[in-house]
Amino acid sequence: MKEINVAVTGGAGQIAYSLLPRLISGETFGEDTKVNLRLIEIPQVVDKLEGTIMELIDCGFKQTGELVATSDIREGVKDADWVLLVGSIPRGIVIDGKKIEERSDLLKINGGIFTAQGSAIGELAKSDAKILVVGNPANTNALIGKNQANNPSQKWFAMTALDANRAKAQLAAKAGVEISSVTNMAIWGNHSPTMYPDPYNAKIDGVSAVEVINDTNWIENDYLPLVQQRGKAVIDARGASSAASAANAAIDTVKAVENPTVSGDCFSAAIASDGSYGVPEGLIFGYPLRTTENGEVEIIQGIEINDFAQAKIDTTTEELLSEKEAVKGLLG
Ligand code: NAX
Repeated sequence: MKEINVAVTGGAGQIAYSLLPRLISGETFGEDTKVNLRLIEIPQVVDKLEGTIMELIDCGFKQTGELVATSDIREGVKDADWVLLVGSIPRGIVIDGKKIEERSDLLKINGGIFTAQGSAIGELAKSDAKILVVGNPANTNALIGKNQANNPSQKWFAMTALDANRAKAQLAAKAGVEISSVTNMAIWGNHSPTMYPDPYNAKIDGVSAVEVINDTNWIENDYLPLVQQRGKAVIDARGASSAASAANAAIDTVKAVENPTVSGDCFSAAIASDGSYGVPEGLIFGYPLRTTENGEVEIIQGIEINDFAQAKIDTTTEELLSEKEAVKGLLG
């Protein structure tokens, strides 16, 4: 069997609880790959991971490799092929008597976590390691981590696949088709309510979703907020943020990066901009992506951007630039 080393931060959190079994079940990295898992948590929580490890053992997957719990990020990411940065500090937590509500405070606190994690990854993970940031604010955390890692052969992604899956589900429901009929879903920009889940270039059975649905008012005034606010709607209904669907999206992203993209389709994740579509270079920006037969991940070029789309892309770019400004002291 082949072997792969996968590190996951936030290992005792709710997303991880859905994510971890699927990483070692053969589903994500293949039936013939043994997965060594390093679960990373803050020192106050790390003991709980022993229980998680017992459960993972009790799943009995033949792809289960070595299972390690640690609060030492350097031990966790050493020789990692994949690092899933799920752990972060949620909004509303009280630190030093202050309730953290402002996005700018959240950016700085989580940014602080991602500086140490980024430099450990840059130094110790494999030179071709792939890193997926799930913990929010995901794009800017990835920006900080990538800068600190300063290791250009490693590939950093921030997760927008959950937004893509949500967008596909809404379009499919409106058009009365199976979700598998919806392809070419690009999430442009930030994983935040400013994201742009592109309905013009998304396809339903090969035809533009906007054309099939034929209801511009619904597309522009109902569909966009439905997707952009879906995370909040789940929190309101469940009393906790999306976990199973977030874990599923993380698995989808790993598989999309590891396997060639179906010809003509795309997958969604945020990566460092190379200036494509006028986005400032270096920003971690959601793009339509494709994995080639050689395993390279490319930004798909030549997608038509109409005035409506351009305005949305400008808004989400502005937000990412202001987040970058808020954490400029952490960019190394
Ligand atoms: P939980 O609060 O259940 O778990 C987070 C875990 O991270 C906790 O166990 C905590 O101890 C750990 N942690 C905190 N700092 C750490 C550090 N420095 N090193 C290692 N572990 C650390 O949150 P959960 O529901 O699992 O969500 C995790 C993150 O995903 C949150 O930031 C959340 O906002 C984000 N999400 C991102 C999504 C996306 O699409 N990109 C969607 C779902 C989710 O909202």
